[in-house]
Amino acid sequence: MILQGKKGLIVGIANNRSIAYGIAKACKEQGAQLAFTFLNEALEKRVRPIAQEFGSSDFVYELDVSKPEHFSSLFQSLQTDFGNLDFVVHSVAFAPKDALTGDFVQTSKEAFNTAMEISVYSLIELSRCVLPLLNKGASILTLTYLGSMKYVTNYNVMGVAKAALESSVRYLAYDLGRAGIRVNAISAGPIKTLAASGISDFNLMLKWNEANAPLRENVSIDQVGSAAMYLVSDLSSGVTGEVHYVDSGYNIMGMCAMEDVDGKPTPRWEILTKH
Ligand code: 0WD
Repeated sequence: MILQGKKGLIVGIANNRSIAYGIAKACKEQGAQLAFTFLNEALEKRVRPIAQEFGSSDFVYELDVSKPEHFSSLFQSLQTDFGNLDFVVHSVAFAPKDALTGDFVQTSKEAFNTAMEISVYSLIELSRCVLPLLNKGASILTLTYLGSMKYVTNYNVMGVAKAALESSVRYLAYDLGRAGIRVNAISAGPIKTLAASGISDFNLMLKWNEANAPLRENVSIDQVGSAAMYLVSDLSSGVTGEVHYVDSGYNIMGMCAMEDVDGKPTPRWEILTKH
């Protein structure tokens, strides 16, 4: 098993539809021992049974990334109960719902700062917090989205936050590379999760991606999970600072996908939405 004897921390499970759940499952299947965090009491009820399912009932900790004291208690608890880490998964993002619709130019300073704090600074603070616990060759992984590189309707301030997150991955990769630690991101295609439900017209995004991706389907949390498993394992020991797309190839498209209908090139989107 690829992760036999490896220990990892999973941050950002809200429920069993979360991308972080798919990652935890793939890592567990390859023999990893896992620790989990939950955001608040409401989510603790969902995360504890998941930790139990993965044989990690004793390694469940509170972490609201907006609270510095949670980072220090997480560090203490990990050091005492769990020991050193071989990988960390950061799967956290948040922006106020009203910033994820309408015109980007209307983004408030408050929404901007919240999105940056929860979705970007948290990766830097988490990396610094666990640094003394990371084994040589350890891997840190975060989750991003194409809205960082291209305009995506309604993604707005989260697109700007993801651009900063991807840049942070590169700066962290350089710093931590000195200690043999790697930092990468997976840019996942749209997946229906709790966080995704905060984005207006998310179903439209799902349909558009399915219609236009080379593989003609949306990705699952299992597909993101297995790519993540590779990136946190020694199989990717030469890879750092990368943004790896797991999106059925959607990001390569320079024009909408076409198909032949009665000898006439027709956008796949039109075909799918008509029938
Ligand atoms: O289409 C998608 N779902 C995509 C998601 C496509 C590409 C990337 N992503 C990214 C997201 O932006 C995020 O970074 O993947 C990551 C995980 O998102 P998810 O799996 O789609 O969403 P979800 O299952 O909701 O998990 C995100 C969790 C939160 O859930 P809620 O829905 O309660 O916000 O991030 C956690 C929380 O568990 N989270 C926090 N954790 C600690 N402190 C905080 C916080 N302050 N805020 C949110």
